[in-house]
Amino acid sequence: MPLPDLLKKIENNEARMGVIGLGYVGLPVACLFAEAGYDVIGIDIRKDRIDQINAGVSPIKGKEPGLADLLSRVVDSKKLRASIQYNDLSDRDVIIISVETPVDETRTPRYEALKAALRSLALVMKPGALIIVESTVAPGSINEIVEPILSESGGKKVSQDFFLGYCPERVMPGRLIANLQQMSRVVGGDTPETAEIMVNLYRKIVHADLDPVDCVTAELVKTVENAYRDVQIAFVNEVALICESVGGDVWKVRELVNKSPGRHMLLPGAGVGGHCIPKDPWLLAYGVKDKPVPLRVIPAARGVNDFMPRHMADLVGQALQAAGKEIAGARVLVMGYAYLEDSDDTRNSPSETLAQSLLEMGAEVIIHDPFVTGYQGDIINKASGCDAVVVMVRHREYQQLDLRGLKSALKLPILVDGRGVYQPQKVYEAGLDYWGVGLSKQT
Ligand code: SAJ
Repeated sequence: MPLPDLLKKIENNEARMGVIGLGYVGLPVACLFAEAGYDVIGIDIRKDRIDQINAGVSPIKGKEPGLADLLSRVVDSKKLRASIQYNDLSDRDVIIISVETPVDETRTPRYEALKAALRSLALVMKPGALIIVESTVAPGSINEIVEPILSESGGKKVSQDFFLGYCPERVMPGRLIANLQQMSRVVGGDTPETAEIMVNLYRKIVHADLDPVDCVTAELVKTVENAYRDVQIAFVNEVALICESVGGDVWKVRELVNKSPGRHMLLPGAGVGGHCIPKDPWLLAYGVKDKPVPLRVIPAARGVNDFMPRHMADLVGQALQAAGKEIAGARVLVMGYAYLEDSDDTRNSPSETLAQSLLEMGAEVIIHDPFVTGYQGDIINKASGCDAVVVMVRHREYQQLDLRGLKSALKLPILVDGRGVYQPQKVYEAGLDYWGVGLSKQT
């Protein structure tokens, strides 16, 4: 179908849509386009997820305001239906792909899910279909991986027999619907005309800037924005390590540095977790793997942030040693296993690295997290008989913790603070010895 005809169908909400990958990105997108009036078919490989969705039940864990009601409404109105059959996409005018694109331990993107989806789609997609990738990919992937698979296995030519775009998402767990509606997006098209058509499409669900660009620019924006945050965090973590060794207080230093115009130091801490910040810098780096570009800052920042959970284990060791206790055989309570405060999401959690380090040092590790199944329970009970606690996440519950109660439960009164949750003075007043990231023991 020529682009002008597709534009008309989009404007009249008559374009038939498909979404491949009904996870925390694809499902909300499918629901929002269905709510906007489009007929949407969602494709997933997990039968249990398909059955849940067709029963109007959200398979997404955690609190996602608005998603469950929206899903049941659009399934009831038959605007959205889920299927396992790629053939159901054969009459679709627009197909969005939002499958996982993880990075493996060698920091190489794993595109298996994306390539499988593309190969299946290429065999069924109708002439003139608009294919939009939303998954985060390394710069160059749309042109070097996505387009060839759709062209070769489908015997079609891009910008002629089908149209191709890249529109990365800026969702966050806990705010999936809100972010999709309120966050601006770059909209990458294989041609400027395609990008404009995509802007008209996303305008139906996005009430923020939609910036039409080429696909490479869109790939760069997404990976750079997260690599940028990772470098910012690494910088303040390195300053924390400096403060610890020279008798400084990183929180005071940060507060005063940020008084200087144009300075915005982020928060030092026990490490960087989550589904995007630890991964996207490596996707950006992968985009230049065969190019003569000597990457120093981006890999180094990853190294600093990956070191922080191990540094927390060292701080625990130092604290125990100062109390005359070896870490081998010590019982340590890790407070917080999610990667982010007031979340149940444990993907790439720094606490996982910390627990591993403590075990390697011979400690016995107890874990508490009010949001993570299996680690919930009364924290004072969990602390009883422990030789130290280490705070890894700023959960609200921890900010209101009864420090005196904690002290009475512990065998040794040691608290190691990885997120600057507590005022050291308050901790001392409760009878606990305070150790904190970015604080020298002399302070
Ligand atoms: N962290 C720090 N210091 C900071 C900020 C974060 O150590 O100053 C740590 C957190 O504890 C966490 C990790 O980094 O372990 C990631 O935290 P995050 O606040 O970046 O939260 P994410 O991972 O959910 O990042 C998302 C990203 N959004 C998308 O990819 C759409 C990121 O681009 C946003 O900047 C971020 O949310 C945000 O601003 O909240």
